[in-house]
Amino acid sequence: MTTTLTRNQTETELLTDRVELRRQIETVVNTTPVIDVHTHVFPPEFDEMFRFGIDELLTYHYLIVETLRSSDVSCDHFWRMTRTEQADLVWKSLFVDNTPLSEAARGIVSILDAFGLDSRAPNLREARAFFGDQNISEHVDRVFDMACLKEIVMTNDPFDELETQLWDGGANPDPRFHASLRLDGLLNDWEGAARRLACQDISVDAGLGRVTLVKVRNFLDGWIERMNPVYMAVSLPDSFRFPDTDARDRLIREVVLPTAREHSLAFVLMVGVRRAVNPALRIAGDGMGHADMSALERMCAQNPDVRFLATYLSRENQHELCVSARKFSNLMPFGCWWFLNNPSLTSEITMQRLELLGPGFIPQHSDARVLEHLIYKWRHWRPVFIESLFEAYGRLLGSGRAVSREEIIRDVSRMSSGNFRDWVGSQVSYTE
Ligand code: RAT
Ligand code: ZN
Repeated sequence: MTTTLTRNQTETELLTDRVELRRQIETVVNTTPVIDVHTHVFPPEFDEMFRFGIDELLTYHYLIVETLRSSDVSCDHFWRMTRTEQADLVWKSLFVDNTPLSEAARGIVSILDAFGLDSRAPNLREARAFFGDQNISEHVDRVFDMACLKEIVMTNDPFDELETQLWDGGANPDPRFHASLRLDGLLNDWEGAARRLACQDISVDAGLGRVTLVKVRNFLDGWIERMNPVYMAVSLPDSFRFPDTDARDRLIREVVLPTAREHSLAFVLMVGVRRAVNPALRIAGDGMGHADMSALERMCAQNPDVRFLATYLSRENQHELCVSARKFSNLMPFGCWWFLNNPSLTSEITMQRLELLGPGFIPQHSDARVLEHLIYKWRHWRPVFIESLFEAYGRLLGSGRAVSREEIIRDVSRMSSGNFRDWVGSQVSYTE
């Protein structure tokens, strides 16, 4: 049953029937293109940084840890294997000898299913042949289509040698791929950064004197010029404090925040990662911890003219992040990061955010590392988003206000791309 309402001389149908309400939410969410605000996916022009196909998918660090828990192979042995051998081991351990119940393993099943490949295959022959046969640029288009994505943001490290060569050579990525200037190398390891700057003929003093701060600032300006990033970003430990007495604090205060201000660039904080909890696992060895939210609150309060995007890794920080965002309109919460990107948690976090912030947040990012990850990360996310919205609109209906399809489209577009576009301004060219 629907009722009608005349508003601005157009007839708007109100969704008073719950079955129809759910159907409309499903259609809108499943067809609204998203801007994926944080990935580690690169376009084919980025040579070996462009990762796709079954071997890359199976050697995802999320799956490596699960494999090492399910097989007798030691870490050392695993890292001595070739990528093909590693992928074969992951396949046998997680998909042949066991049922792929974890979120990351189910992700592979969703990807294979999307391409009509058999997730019960005894080996990877068929999958390897399939990915090996793809025309790369058509394949990229197809994946964007399957994930219902328009644009994505890469993670670009100015200290990465390969990446530096690409940008120096005039890299001109596919316009669907936006750059972001990742500052972990600068902010989390100042001694290492100083050495790497010296290799680029930028001599700096460890004590961060005035001349050094100017040089670091010039370094960032140069990268902003080259990459045209949509934001600057850093991942931070659970022990992050602001203010603090270390090099990171001085660099944030005296270089990064002025740069954000002058270039009108948002600053992204990803907080709560404890790097190398188990170093033997290499890239798969990071853990997490609960962080002190007052650090971010102080940063937002002291810099009202800078826009911040923030995501926290600990479940225990999620409610606090919502409350902080209510207090600071220059703070935009985004995504359910890494260990949180599981339906039980994404659903809890999204509901919490809707209840505390309405549509004023960016519900999800993929953190994809391999092109086809985009398919599963977004396909697994959409049912959660649909459920959360159905719950929220359903409660609104129960309170006496039905929504229209147009209003659902407005809200979903805002959360899928509009909030991000507002935050990063004209940097994103995306149009509906
Ligand atoms: O989710 C991940 O893949 C992590 O390894 C990290 O990349 C994290 O998202 C980060 O950007 O530091
Ligand atoms: Zn990431």
